[in-house]
Amino acid sequence: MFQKRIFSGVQPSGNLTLGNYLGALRNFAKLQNDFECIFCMVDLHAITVWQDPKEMARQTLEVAAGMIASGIDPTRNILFNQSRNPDHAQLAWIFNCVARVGWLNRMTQFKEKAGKDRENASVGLYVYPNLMAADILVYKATHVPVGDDQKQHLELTRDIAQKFNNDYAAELFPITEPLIFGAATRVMSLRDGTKKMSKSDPSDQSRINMNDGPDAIADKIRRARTDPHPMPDNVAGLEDRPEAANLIGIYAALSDRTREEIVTEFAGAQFSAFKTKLTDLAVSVLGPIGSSMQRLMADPAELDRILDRGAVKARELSAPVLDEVYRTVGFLKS
Ligand code: AQP
Repeated sequence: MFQKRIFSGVQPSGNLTLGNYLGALRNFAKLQNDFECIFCMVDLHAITVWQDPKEMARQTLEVAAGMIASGIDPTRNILFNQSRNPDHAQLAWIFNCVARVGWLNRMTQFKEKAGKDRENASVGLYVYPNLMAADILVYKATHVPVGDDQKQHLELTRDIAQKFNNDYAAELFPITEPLIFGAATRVMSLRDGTKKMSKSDPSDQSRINMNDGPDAIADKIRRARTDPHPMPDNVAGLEDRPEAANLIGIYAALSDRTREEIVTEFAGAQFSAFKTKLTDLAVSVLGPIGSSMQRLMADPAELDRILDRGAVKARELSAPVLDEVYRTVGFLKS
């Protein structure tokens, strides 16, 4: 009854990382052949933590450039920045009134991001999952590609859809399904193998940016934390060696091979030799993407036009849904 449709968002909260590429963008590019796709730079989400206003526009365009450089075709898909379509925020308010405080209290990402200074976190960070539900449901998206970290938020989206449909006795929203890609790739920080590689990590050495040049990539991999042991000869030998496991995982993902194959190839090798090979591989994959991002970023006005056109198309889909929601809730509408 609902048309197959994908929504996915990326926060313009800093430099896109290798984690964003391997965990999200390269998979998004594969989806465009089978689904109607909506890709969004979720700037409303980004400001749930402080963002420098002078950087926001550039960061938003850079995420757009990263998506296009990763193979997402803006003429076949909808690509836009969230704040350009006010329907997201309007539906989010209604969802603030549908979701229960107890549901949000269980969200682990809020706890992680708010940390010990919970009282000082923005209210936006707390209700972030309601906005995410609105992003998805304002298009009646049936599928969302999710990494491990977003599974709980998608569950909440499903709960909100279900409760809305029940409360208003309407089959208005689909119960959105997660789309999981093969072996989940979770890229960890180069400085600490137990922490996710993140755009907002204060240390640039902790991540490989999608637009890092060969020298920066080589330098970061050379200085990536390791342990004193040589490479193991089987995957079980990676247990309790998070940094080694991370570098091998990155090598496997970049070369589209399994971790078992990589471990077998480098069994007994020193990290220095492995790191040289990893650098060559990372440069060969990211080099063309970085150059393409640079070319796209040289014409910000054109990128801005792409996002503007995307927002118009997005609103054509969301406006009738919001209208239906308003009528269902009983709001007077002209
Ligand atoms: N390290 C990672 N490994 C695998 N996938 C990752 N993603 C992010 N980091 C990794 C995936 O990228 C998509 C977009 O993420 P996002 O920008 O919306 O937010 P995020 O997950 O919070 O990413 P960051 O880089 O950590 O941003 P900040 O630092 O601003 O919080 C998602 O599909 C995510 O799973």
